[in-house]
Amino acid sequence: MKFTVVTLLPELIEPALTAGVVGRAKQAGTIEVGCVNPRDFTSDKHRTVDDTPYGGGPGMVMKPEPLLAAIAKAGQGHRILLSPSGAPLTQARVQELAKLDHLVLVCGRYEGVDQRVIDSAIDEELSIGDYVLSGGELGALVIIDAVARLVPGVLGEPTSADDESFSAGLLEYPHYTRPVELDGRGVPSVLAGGNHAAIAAWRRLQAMQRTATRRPDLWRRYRASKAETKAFPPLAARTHLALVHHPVVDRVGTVITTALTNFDIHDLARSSMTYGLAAFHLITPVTSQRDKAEHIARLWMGDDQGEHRARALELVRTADAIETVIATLAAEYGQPPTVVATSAKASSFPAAPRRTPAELVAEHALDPRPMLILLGSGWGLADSLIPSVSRILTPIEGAGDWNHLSVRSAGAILLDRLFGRVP
Ligand code: 4FV
Repeated sequence: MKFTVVTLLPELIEPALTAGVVGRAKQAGTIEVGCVNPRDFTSDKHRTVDDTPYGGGPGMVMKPEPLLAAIAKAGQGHRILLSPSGAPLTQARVQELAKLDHLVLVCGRYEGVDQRVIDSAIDEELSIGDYVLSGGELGALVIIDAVARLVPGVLGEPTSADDESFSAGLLEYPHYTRPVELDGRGVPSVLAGGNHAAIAAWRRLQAMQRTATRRPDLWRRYRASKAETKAFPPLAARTHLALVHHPVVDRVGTVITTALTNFDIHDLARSSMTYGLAAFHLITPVTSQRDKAEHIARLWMGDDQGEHRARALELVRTADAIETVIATLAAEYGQPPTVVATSAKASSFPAAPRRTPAELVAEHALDPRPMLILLGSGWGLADSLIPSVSRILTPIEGAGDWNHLSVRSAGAILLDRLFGRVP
Protein backbone atom coordinates (compact mmCIF):
# COMPACT_ATOMS: atom_id res chain seq x y z
CA MET A 1 0.00 0.00 0.00
CA LYS A 2 1.37 3.39 -1.00
CA PHE A 3 0.59 6.83 0.45
CA THR A 4 1.75 10.04 -1.22
CA VAL A 5 1.28 13.22 0.79
CA VAL A 6 1.13 16.49 -1.13
CA THR A 7 2.32 19.03 1.44
CA LEU A 8 4.23 22.25 1.92
CA LEU A 9 5.57 20.81 5.17
CA PRO A 10 6.96 17.29 4.54
CA GLU A 11 8.95 17.69 7.77
CA LEU A 12 5.65 17.29 9.65
CA ILE A 13 4.88 13.97 7.96
CA GLU A 14 8.11 11.99 7.95
CA PRO A 15 9.06 11.97 11.67
CA ALA A 16 5.51 11.02 12.66
CA LEU A 17 5.83 7.72 10.82
CA THR A 18 9.00 6.32 12.37
CA ALA A 19 7.65 4.56 15.48
CA GLY A 20 5.00 2.07 16.46
CA VAL A 21 3.25 -0.43 14.20
CA VAL A 22 3.08 2.04 11.32
CA GLY A 23 6.80 2.82 11.64
CA ARG A 24 7.63 -0.87 11.58
CA ALA A 25 5.37 -1.46 8.58
CA LYS A 26 7.15 1.36 6.73
CA GLN A 27 10.54 -0.09 7.61
CA ALA A 28 9.46 -3.56 6.50
CA GLY A 29 8.12 -2.16 3.22
CA THR A 30 4.53 -3.27 3.89
CA ILE A 31 3.53 0.36 3.42
CA GLU A 32 5.32 3.08 1.52
CA VAL A 33 5.00 6.82 2.28
CA GLY A 34 6.32 9.62 0.09
CA CYS A 35 5.86 13.39 0.00
CA VAL A 36 5.59 15.85 -2.88
CA ASN A 37 6.06 19.55 -2.10
CA PRO A 38 4.20 22.10 -4.26
CA ARG A 39 7.02 24.55 -3.53
CA ASP A 40 9.25 22.44 -5.77
CA PHE A 41 6.90 23.28 -8.65
CA THR A 42 7.13 27.07 -8.46
CA SER A 43 8.93 29.16 -11.08
CA ASP A 44 9.35 32.59 -9.45
CA LYS A 45 12.35 33.49 -7.38
CA HIS A 46 10.34 33.69 -4.14
CA ARG A 47 8.91 30.20 -4.76
CA THR A 48 5.41 31.55 -4.04
CA VAL A 49 2.74 28.99 -3.07
CA ASP A 50 -0.10 31.27 -1.91
CA ASP A 51 -2.07 34.21 -3.21
CA THR A 52 -4.80 36.62 -2.05
CA PRO A 53 -8.43 35.52 -2.36
CA TYR A 54 -10.63 36.90 -5.15
CA GLY A 55 -13.45 38.84 -3.51
CA GLY A 56 -11.27 39.84 -0.58
CA GLY A 57 -11.37 38.61 2.97
CA PRO A 58 -8.76 37.45 5.44
CA GLY A 59 -5.94 35.01 4.80
CA MET A 60 -4.41 33.51 1.72
CA VAL A 61 -5.38 30.74 -0.69
CA MET A 62 -3.02 28.08 -2.05
CA LYS A 63 -1.89 28.98 -5.55
CA PRO A 64 -3.36 26.47 -8.04
CA GLU A 65 -0.46 25.88 -10.47
CA PRO A 66 2.19 24.50 -8.06
CA LEU A 67 -0.46 22.46 -6.26
CA LEU A 68 -1.78 20.93 -9.50
CA ALA A 69 1.76 20.14 -10.63
CA ALA A 70 2.49 18.44 -7.29
CA ILE A 71 -0.70 16.37 -7.46
CA ALA A 72 0.21 15.31 -11.01
CA LYS A 73 3.68 14.35 -9.83
CA ALA A 74 2.15 12.15 -7.09
CA GLY A 75 0.97 9.84 -9.85
CA GLN A 76 -2.08 7.62 -10.34
CA GLY A 77 -4.03 7.09 -7.15
CA HIS A 78 -7.17 7.98 -5.22
CA ARG A 79 -6.81 11.71 -4.49
CA ILE A 80 -8.14 12.88 -1.11
CA LEU A 81 -8.20 16.49 0.07
CA LEU A 82 -8.18 16.96 3.85
CA SER A 83 -10.75 19.62 4.61
CA PRO A 84 -13.26 20.50 7.34
CA SER A 85 -15.84 20.65 4.50
CA GLY A 86 -15.23 17.01 3.65
CA ALA A 87 -17.29 14.00 4.62
CA PRO A 88 -16.54 12.94 8.21
CA LEU A 89 -14.00 10.09 8.24
CA THR A 90 -15.49 6.85 9.59
CA GLN A 91 -14.11 3.38 10.22
CA ALA A 92 -16.34 2.13 7.39
CA ARG A 93 -14.64 4.55 4.97
CA VAL A 94 -11.21 3.61 6.37
CA GLN A 95 -11.97 -0.05 5.59
CA GLU A 96 -12.82 0.86 1.99
CA LEU A 97 -9.71 2.99 1.60
CA ALA A 98 -7.56 0.11 2.86
CA LYS A 99 -8.56 -1.88 -0.23
CA LEU A 100 -6.96 0.67 -2.59
CA ASP A 101 -3.30 0.52 -3.53
CA HIS A 102 -2.35 4.21 -3.71
CA LEU A 103 -3.78 7.13 -1.71
CA VAL A 104 -2.73 10.68 -2.60
CA LEU A 105 -3.38 12.86 0.45
CA VAL A 106 -3.54 16.55 -0.44
CA CYS A 107 -2.94 18.95 2.45
CA GLY A 108 -4.09 22.54 2.39
CA ARG A 109 -2.44 25.31 4.33
CA TYR A 110 -3.66 28.90 4.86
CA GLU A 111 -7.41 29.43 4.34
CA GLY A 112 -7.62 26.58 1.86
CA VAL A 113 -7.40 25.53 -1.74
CA ASP A 114 -8.68 27.15 -4.99
CA GLN A 115 -12.04 25.50 -5.75
CA ARG A 116 -10.98 24.69 -9.34
CA VAL A 117 -8.16 22.48 -8.04
CA ILE A 118 -10.75 20.55 -6.02
CA ASP A 119 -13.09 20.32 -9.03
CA SER A 120 -10.42 19.09 -11.43
CA ALA A 121 -7.91 17.13 -9.38
CA ILE A 122 -9.56 15.76 -6.21
CA ASP A 123 -11.63 12.56 -6.00
CA GLU A 124 -12.89 12.92 -2.43
CA GLU A 125 -12.82 15.45 0.41
CA LEU A 126 -12.52 14.03 3.93
CA SER A 127 -12.62 15.71 7.34
CA ILE A 128 -11.16 14.27 10.52
CA GLY A 129 -13.55 16.27 12.69
CA ASP A 130 -15.46 19.47 13.26
CA TYR A 131 -12.58 21.76 14.14
CA VAL A 132 -10.08 23.73 12.10
CA LEU A 133 -6.45 22.72 11.82
CA SER A 134 -3.65 24.96 10.61
CA GLY A 135 -3.08 22.50 7.78
CA GLY A 136 -4.22 19.17 6.43
CA GLU A 137 -1.04 17.30 7.49
CA LEU A 138 -2.34 16.01 10.81
CA GLY A 139 -5.45 14.81 9.00
CA ALA A 140 -3.31 13.01 6.43
CA LEU A 141 -1.41 11.32 9.25
CA VAL A 142 -4.68 10.24 10.84
CA ILE A 143 -5.76 8.62 7.57
CA ILE A 144 -2.39 6.93 7.08
CA ASP A 145 -2.47 5.53 10.61
CA ALA A 146 -6.08 4.31 10.47
CA VAL A 147 -5.70 2.78 6.99
CA ALA A 148 -2.22 1.28 7.48
CA ARG A 149 -3.23 -0.79 10.50
CA LEU A 150 -5.81 -2.55 8.31
CA VAL A 151 -3.26 -3.45 5.65
CA PRO A 152 -2.51 -7.18 5.91
CA GLY A 153 0.71 -7.81 7.81
CA VAL A 154 0.79 -4.48 9.67
CA LEU A 155 -0.84 -5.68 12.89
CA GLY A 156 0.45 -8.89 14.42
CA GLU A 157 -2.82 -10.70 14.90
CA PRO A 158 -5.23 -10.67 11.95
CA THR A 159 -8.34 -10.51 14.20
CA SER A 160 -7.17 -7.64 16.39
CA ALA A 161 -8.28 -5.06 13.82
CA ASP A 162 -11.90 -6.10 13.61
CA ASP A 163 -13.60 -6.68 16.94
CA GLU A 164 -12.93 -3.14 18.12
CA SER A 165 -14.89 0.08 18.52
CA PHE A 166 -16.95 1.02 15.47
CA SER A 167 -16.23 -2.12 13.49
CA ALA A 168 -19.17 -3.78 15.24
CA GLY A 169 -21.15 -0.55 15.62
CA LEU A 170 -20.45 -0.42 19.36
CA LEU A 171 -17.80 1.25 21.48
CA GLU A 172 -15.23 -1.07 23.04
CA TYR A 173 -15.74 -2.81 26.36
CA PRO A 174 -13.34 -1.77 29.16
CA HIS A 175 -9.97 -3.54 29.35
CA TYR A 176 -8.04 -4.67 32.42
CA THR A 177 -4.61 -6.18 33.01
CA ARG A 178 -2.51 -6.95 36.08
CA PRO A 179 -2.26 -6.06 38.95
CA VAL A 180 -5.54 -7.44 40.25
CA GLU A 181 -5.82 -4.44 42.58
CA LEU A 182 -4.66 -0.94 41.66
CA ASP A 183 -4.85 1.76 44.35
CA GLY A 184 -7.85 0.01 45.87
CA ARG A 185 -9.59 -0.59 42.52
CA GLY A 186 -10.25 -4.20 41.63
CA VAL A 187 -10.88 -6.03 38.37
CA PRO A 188 -14.48 -7.12 37.62
CA SER A 189 -14.64 -10.63 39.08
CA VAL A 190 -16.19 -12.20 35.96
CA LEU A 191 -12.96 -11.50 34.01
CA ALA A 192 -10.85 -13.50 36.44
CA GLY A 193 -13.35 -16.37 36.53
CA GLY A 194 -12.38 -18.15 33.32
CA ASN A 195 -16.01 -18.66 32.22
CA HIS A 196 -15.66 -17.60 28.58
CA ALA A 197 -19.38 -17.39 27.85
CA ALA A 198 -19.90 -15.22 30.94
CA ILE A 199 -16.95 -13.01 29.96
CA ALA A 200 -18.29 -12.57 26.43
CA ALA A 201 -21.75 -11.68 27.76
CA TRP A 202 -20.29 -9.20 30.26
CA ARG A 203 -18.17 -7.51 27.60
CA ARG A 204 -21.11 -7.26 25.22
CA LEU A 205 -23.29 -5.69 27.91
CA GLN A 206 -20.52 -3.21 28.82
CA ALA A 207 -20.08 -2.27 25.16
CA MET A 208 -23.81 -1.77 24.74
CA GLN A 209 -24.09 0.23 27.96
CA ARG A 210 -21.24 2.54 26.97
CA THR A 211 -22.58 3.06 23.51
CA ALA A 212 -26.09 3.83 24.75
CA THR A 213 -24.89 6.39 27.30
CA ARG A 214 -21.94 7.95 25.48
CA ARG A 215 -22.94 7.79 21.84
CA PRO A 216 -26.70 7.91 21.32
CA ASP A 217 -26.02 8.50 17.60
CA LEU A 218 -24.29 5.12 17.28
CA TRP A 219 -26.80 3.40 19.55
CA ARG A 220 -29.67 4.46 17.29
CA ARG A 221 -28.03 2.76 14.34
CA TYR A 222 -27.09 -0.37 16.22
CA ARG A 223 -28.96 -3.52 15.31
CA ALA A 224 -28.76 -6.07 18.07
CA SER A 225 -28.65 -9.75 17.12
CA LYS A 226 -31.49 -12.10 18.14
CA ALA A 227 -29.35 -13.50 20.96
CA GLU A 228 -28.53 -10.01 22.25
CA THR A 229 -32.18 -8.98 22.13
CA LYS A 230 -32.96 -12.05 24.21
CA ALA A 231 -30.19 -11.42 26.74
CA PHE A 232 -30.72 -7.64 26.92
CA PRO A 233 -34.29 -6.86 25.86
CA PRO A 234 -34.58 -3.42 24.23
CA LEU A 235 -36.04 -0.54 26.26
CA ALA A 236 -39.05 -0.34 23.92
CA ALA A 237 -40.10 -3.86 24.94
CA ARG A 238 -40.54 -2.75 28.57
CA THR A 239 -41.95 0.67 27.71
CA HIS A 240 -45.65 1.33 28.21
CA LEU A 241 -47.43 4.26 26.61
CA ALA A 242 -50.48 5.74 28.32
CA LEU A 243 -53.04 8.20 27.07
CA VAL A 244 -54.31 10.03 30.14
CA HIS A 245 -57.93 11.25 30.11
CA HIS A 246 -57.75 12.29 33.78
CA PRO A 247 -56.22 14.29 35.44
CA VAL A 248 -55.80 16.72 32.54
CA VAL A 249 -56.58 20.42 32.23
CA ASP A 250 -58.83 22.47 29.96
CA ARG A 251 -57.93 25.75 28.25
CA VAL A 252 -58.15 27.72 31.51
CA GLY A 253 -56.31 25.17 33.65
CA THR A 254 -59.33 23.54 35.31
CA VAL A 255 -58.81 19.84 36.00
CA ILE A 256 -61.16 17.81 33.82
CA THR A 257 -61.77 14.33 32.43
CA THR A 258 -61.77 14.10 28.64
CA ALA A 259 -63.69 11.63 26.51
CA LEU A 260 -61.74 8.97 24.68
CA THR A 261 -61.71 8.96 20.89
CA ASN A 262 -61.68 6.09 18.42
CA PHE A 263 -58.83 7.67 16.41
CA ASP A 264 -56.55 7.93 19.46
CA ILE A 265 -57.12 4.28 20.36
CA HIS A 266 -56.34 3.00 16.88
CA ASP A 267 -53.50 5.31 15.96
CA LEU A 268 -51.60 5.20 19.25
CA ALA A 269 -52.01 1.41 19.38
CA ARG A 270 -50.54 1.18 15.88
CA SER A 271 -47.66 3.51 16.77
CA SER A 272 -47.02 1.48 19.95
CA MET A 273 -46.93 -1.73 17.92
CA THR A 274 -44.66 -0.24 15.25
CA TYR A 275 -42.02 0.84 17.78
CA GLY A 276 -42.13 -2.42 19.75
CA LEU A 277 -43.78 -1.22 22.99
CA ALA A 278 -45.13 -3.58 25.63
CA ALA A 279 -48.61 -2.04 25.88
CA PHE A 280 -50.77 1.02 25.29
CA HIS A 281 -52.93 2.08 28.25
CA LEU A 282 -56.06 4.22 28.19
CA ILE A 283 -56.55 5.88 31.55
CA THR A 284 -59.97 7.18 32.54
CA PRO A 285 -61.94 6.97 35.79
CA VAL A 286 -65.19 6.66 33.81
CA THR A 287 -66.19 2.99 33.78
CA SER A 288 -68.37 3.27 30.67
CA GLN A 289 -65.45 4.88 28.79
CA ARG A 290 -63.13 2.02 29.71
CA ASP A 291 -65.84 -0.44 28.61
CA LYS A 292 -66.08 1.41 25.30
CA ALA A 293 -62.32 1.24 24.78
CA GLU A 294 -62.28 -2.48 25.54
CA HIS A 295 -65.20 -2.99 23.18
CA ILE A 296 -63.52 -1.11 20.30
CA ALA A 297 -60.24 -2.96 20.80
CA ARG A 298 -61.99 -6.34 20.93
CA LEU A 299 -64.07 -5.60 17.85
CA TRP A 300 -60.96 -5.22 15.70
CA MET A 301 -59.05 -7.95 17.47
CA GLY A 302 -61.83 -10.35 16.55
CA ASP A 303 -61.18 -9.72 12.87
CA ASP A 304 -59.46 -12.83 11.59
CA GLN A 305 -59.09 -11.68 7.95
CA GLY A 306 -55.39 -10.94 8.39
CA GLU A 307 -56.28 -7.44 9.58
CA HIS A 308 -53.02 -5.86 10.79
CA ARG A 309 -54.84 -3.72 13.33
CA ALA A 310 -55.73 -6.82 15.32
CA ARG A 311 -52.19 -7.22 16.60
CA ALA A 312 -51.87 -3.54 17.47
CA LEU A 313 -55.15 -3.49 19.36
CA GLU A 314 -54.03 -6.45 21.44
CA LEU A 315 -51.70 -3.91 23.10
CA VAL A 316 -54.65 -1.88 24.41
CA ARG A 317 -55.25 -1.96 28.16
CA THR A 318 -57.47 0.23 30.29
CA ALA A 319 -57.12 1.56 33.82
CA ASP A 320 -59.02 3.91 36.12
CA ALA A 321 -55.96 5.92 37.21
CA ILE A 322 -52.25 6.44 36.60
CA GLU A 323 -51.53 4.92 40.04
CA THR A 324 -53.31 1.73 39.00
CA VAL A 325 -51.05 1.33 35.95
CA ILE A 326 -47.98 1.98 38.11
CA ALA A 327 -49.09 -0.69 40.62
CA THR A 328 -49.84 -3.17 37.83
CA LEU A 329 -46.44 -2.66 36.20
CA ALA A 330 -44.67 -2.88 39.57
CA ALA A 331 -46.33 -6.27 40.11
CA GLU A 332 -45.61 -7.47 36.55
CA TYR A 333 -41.93 -6.48 36.50
CA GLY A 334 -41.12 -6.81 40.17
CA GLN A 335 -40.11 -3.14 40.23
CA PRO A 336 -42.01 0.11 39.68
CA PRO A 337 -41.74 1.92 36.33
CA THR A 338 -39.88 5.14 35.66
CA VAL A 339 -42.78 7.50 34.98
CA VAL A 340 -42.09 9.95 32.14
CA ALA A 341 -44.39 12.87 31.38
CA THR A 342 -44.75 14.74 28.12
CA SER A 343 -45.85 18.32 27.63
CA ALA A 344 -45.91 20.99 24.95
CA LYS A 345 -45.00 23.57 27.59
CA ALA A 346 -41.46 24.02 28.84
CA SER A 347 -42.76 24.98 32.31
CA SER A 348 -44.68 21.77 33.10
CA PHE A 349 -43.51 19.40 35.83
CA PRO A 350 -40.91 21.85 37.21
CA ALA A 351 -39.64 19.32 39.76
CA ALA A 352 -38.86 16.55 37.26
CA PRO A 353 -35.48 16.50 35.47
CA ARG A 354 -35.88 17.26 31.74
CA ARG A 355 -34.55 14.85 29.20
CA THR A 356 -34.34 14.86 25.43
CA PRO A 357 -35.49 11.56 23.92
CA ALA A 358 -31.83 10.61 23.30
CA GLU A 359 -30.92 11.36 26.93
CA LEU A 360 -33.86 9.34 28.23
CA VAL A 361 -32.82 6.35 26.12
CA ALA A 362 -29.18 6.74 27.18
CA GLU A 363 -30.23 6.77 30.82
CA HIS A 364 -32.56 3.77 30.60
CA ALA A 365 -31.35 1.61 27.70
CA LEU A 366 -29.95 -1.12 29.94
CA ASP A 367 -31.84 -0.28 33.12
CA PRO A 368 -34.15 -3.27 33.65
CA ARG A 369 -36.92 -1.11 35.10
CA PRO A 370 -40.06 -0.69 32.99
CA MET A 371 -40.89 2.77 31.67
CA LEU A 372 -44.32 4.42 31.58
CA ILE A 373 -44.73 7.38 29.20
CA LEU A 374 -47.74 9.61 29.87
CA LEU A 375 -49.42 11.50 27.05
CA GLY A 376 -52.01 14.09 28.08
CA SER A 377 -55.31 14.66 26.30
CA GLY A 378 -57.24 17.95 26.44
CA TRP A 379 -54.87 20.85 27.18
CA GLY A 380 -52.31 18.57 28.77
CA LEU A 381 -51.47 16.60 31.93
CA ALA A 382 -52.44 18.22 35.26
CA ASP A 383 -48.86 18.26 36.52
CA SER A 384 -49.51 19.07 40.19
CA LEU A 385 -51.75 16.00 40.51
CA ILE A 386 -49.20 13.52 39.12
CA PRO A 387 -46.37 13.39 41.70
CA SER A 388 -45.16 10.00 40.43
CA VAL A 389 -43.55 11.64 37.38
CA SER A 390 -39.76 11.43 37.64
CA ARG A 391 -38.76 12.60 34.14
CA ILE A 392 -40.20 15.14 31.70
CA LEU A 393 -39.46 14.97 27.99
CA THR A 394 -38.45 18.21 26.29
CA PRO A 395 -41.30 19.58 24.16
CA ILE A 396 -41.35 18.82 20.44
CA GLU A 397 -40.22 21.90 18.58
CA GLY A 398 -41.57 22.88 15.20
CA ALA A 399 -41.04 25.93 13.02
CA GLY A 400 -42.49 28.55 15.33
CA ASP A 401 -44.36 28.99 18.58
CA TRP A 402 -47.66 27.54 17.31
CA ASN A 403 -47.50 24.18 19.04
CA HIS A 404 -50.76 22.27 18.99
CA LEU A 405 -49.97 18.81 17.64
CA SER A 406 -52.65 16.21 18.08
CA VAL A 407 -51.75 13.74 20.82
CA ARG A 408 -51.57 11.01 18.14
CA SER A 409 -48.98 12.99 16.17
CA ALA A 410 -47.00 13.99 19.25
CA GLY A 411 -46.99 10.35 20.44
CA ALA A 412 -45.76 9.09 17.06
CA ILE A 413 -43.01 11.72 16.85
CA LEU A 414 -41.81 10.95 20.39
CA LEU A 415 -41.78 7.20 19.78
CA ASP A 416 -39.75 7.70 16.63
CA ARG A 417 -37.26 9.94 18.45
CA LEU A 418 -36.98 7.41 21.27
CA PHE A 419 -36.98 4.13 19.38
CA GLY A 420 -36.95 4.84 15.64
CA ARG A 421 -33.93 3.43 13.88
CA VAL A 422 -31.83 5.30 11.37
CA PRO A 423 -31.44 3.48 8.07
C1 4FV B 1 -9.05 19.51 8.42
C2 4FV B 1 -9.99 18.81 9.20
C3 4FV B 1 -8.64 20.93 8.53
C4 4FV B 1 -8.34 23.85 7.12
C5 4FV B 1 -7.60 24.91 6.38
C6 4FV B 1 -6.38 22.87 6.34
C7 4FV B 1 -7.34 22.78 7.42
C8 4FV B 1 -6.33 24.32 5.92
N1 4FV B 1 -8.59 18.64 7.54
N2 4FV B 1 -10.06 17.57 8.74
N3 4FV B 1 -10.76 19.28 10.21
N4 4FV B 1 -7.87 21.43 7.50
O1 4FV B 1 -8.99 21.58 9.47
O2 4FV B 1 -9.20 17.46 7.74
O3 4FV B 1 -6.20 24.46 4.55
